[in-house]
Amino acid sequence: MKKTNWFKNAIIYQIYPRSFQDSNGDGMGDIRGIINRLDYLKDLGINCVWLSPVYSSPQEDNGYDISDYKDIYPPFGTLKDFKEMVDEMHKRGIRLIMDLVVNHTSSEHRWFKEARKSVDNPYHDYYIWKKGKKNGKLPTNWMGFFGENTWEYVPECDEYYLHLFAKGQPDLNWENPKVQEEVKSILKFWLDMGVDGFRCDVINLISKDPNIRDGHEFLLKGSKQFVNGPRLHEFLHMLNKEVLSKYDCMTVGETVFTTLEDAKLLTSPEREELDMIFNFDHTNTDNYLGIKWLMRKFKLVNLKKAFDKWQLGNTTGWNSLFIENHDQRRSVGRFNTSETTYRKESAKLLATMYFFQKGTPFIYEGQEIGMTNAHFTSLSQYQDTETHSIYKTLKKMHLPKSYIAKTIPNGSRDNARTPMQWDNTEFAGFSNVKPWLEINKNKDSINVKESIEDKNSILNYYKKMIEIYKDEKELVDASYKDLLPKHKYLYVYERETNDNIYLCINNFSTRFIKYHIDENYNAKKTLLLGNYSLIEEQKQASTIVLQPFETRLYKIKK
Ligand code: TEU
Repeated sequence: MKKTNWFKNAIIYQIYPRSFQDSNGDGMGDIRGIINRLDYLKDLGINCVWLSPVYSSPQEDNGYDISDYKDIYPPFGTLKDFKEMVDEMHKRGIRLIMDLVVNHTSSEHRWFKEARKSVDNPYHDYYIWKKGKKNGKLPTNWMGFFGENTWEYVPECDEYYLHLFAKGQPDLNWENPKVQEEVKSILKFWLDMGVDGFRCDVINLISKDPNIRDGHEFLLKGSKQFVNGPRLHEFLHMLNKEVLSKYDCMTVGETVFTTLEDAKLLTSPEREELDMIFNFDHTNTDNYLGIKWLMRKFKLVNLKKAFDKWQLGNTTGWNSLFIENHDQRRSVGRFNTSETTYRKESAKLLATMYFFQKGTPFIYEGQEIGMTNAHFTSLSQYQDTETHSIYKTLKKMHLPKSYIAKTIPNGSRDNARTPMQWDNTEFAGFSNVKPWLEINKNKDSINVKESIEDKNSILNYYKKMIEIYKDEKELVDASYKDLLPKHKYLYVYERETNDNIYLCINNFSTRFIKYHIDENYNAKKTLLLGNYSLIEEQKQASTIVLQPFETRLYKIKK
């Protein structure tokens, strides 16, 4: 089947299955629940879903620890349910990409259960093992992504196995051709089930430097040996040539700590590796060194620098665009926006500012109704393994209690994982029993039902925005130019085609700010979208006064 570039016209909605819709009364989302909400997604206007893992898993990392790649976690449903979901999505013109987690498995996977039995077990080399140091120390000083060490001892083998994440997530040994074969079989299984592609979890970690040794990096020790390793491109090209290229499918790689240069290698079409990647430069503008627990004061110029770098620099690849996902705190109230007084204006501003950049936009569940951070007040409310493990690490580092009390609620991934707020009933229409994670206290005022009824809601703004995005097809290939890279409060960019200029003006402040639109644009400009109701005179003015968190998208005939 010939591969097409459908992903360039995709609008992708990420579903975190555990938190989307419970249909069987166990307090956890499931596949039937997703099927029941497909008309909502269709009405929103999206045309593709990225589904976070639904595979069999002990759920230590909510499914990013897989124990059977070819079956469904029973509380989520069955393979039959899954197939029905795919068919129902396709009937609605919605494609489906799955989360492919093949840097590591769960320690409950049968491969690992075999591998840990002995060094001679045929599955032993599916994973990465090393002897401890002579002085009884761990094989290396590496630090994992959850802030802990990366080696776990197995007495039966008298060796340690590598885990860059939780110890229940042993890293696969991609040097082993059998592992490569297993991954190809997994890809085929789901593609033959009708799946349209994959979001590839931490895919730039799969190749490690074979000479594993102590690292000397300032924080993520060892990362120079496990990020963008020596055979990464070879492995990805192999998967593309031998499997992916035989289907009209899309791949987007989650590539932590990647550079623009790496991204161009990973996503240049002629290299036949990935179609897109997620980079995190923009979500790292309120932390140090990409470590979200090291909070940094946000400055708009840094956000614009990050966006400009990828909009202008990714000349051979294709950008993904996002402001939220299941690992990030909610965007409303972030990036100097308001979660309170100007919540609606902020959510609409954030939506417009990223959606009309060049690339494929992703929307994370709940973002379209302006869901906010959880604001839990006690550690016991958090369920995320990363949150608890980082808490322990910060305590061990003897950081001030006041700092820990701030950075945990700020950085916890549970902020994005509170159940979807469908209505104002006791369990927000998500379930009819107490859910696995507390529902946000503001579900009475922030939920889909009230959003549908409120013509001025964030949800109705998203629907209108998506309609405009689809109507203005030429935007896909339009150029990008930041008009005010140095401005402290305004983010203004232009997208240009042969016939039109799209001018996107965003006020990231509570200030009233005057902005002069080029007089030459005057006669031919149309206000396509905005988050304040304006009289005709205001729409046509060339000198405008932007209100707090005001966003405007103009179309100007050249
Ligand atoms: O996340 C990769 C990763 O590094 C995350 O730890 C992320 O950088 C961090 O949480 C940001 O706060 C992927 C998945 O998205 C994540 O949910 C998994 O926990 C992780 O890989 C392991 O599979």
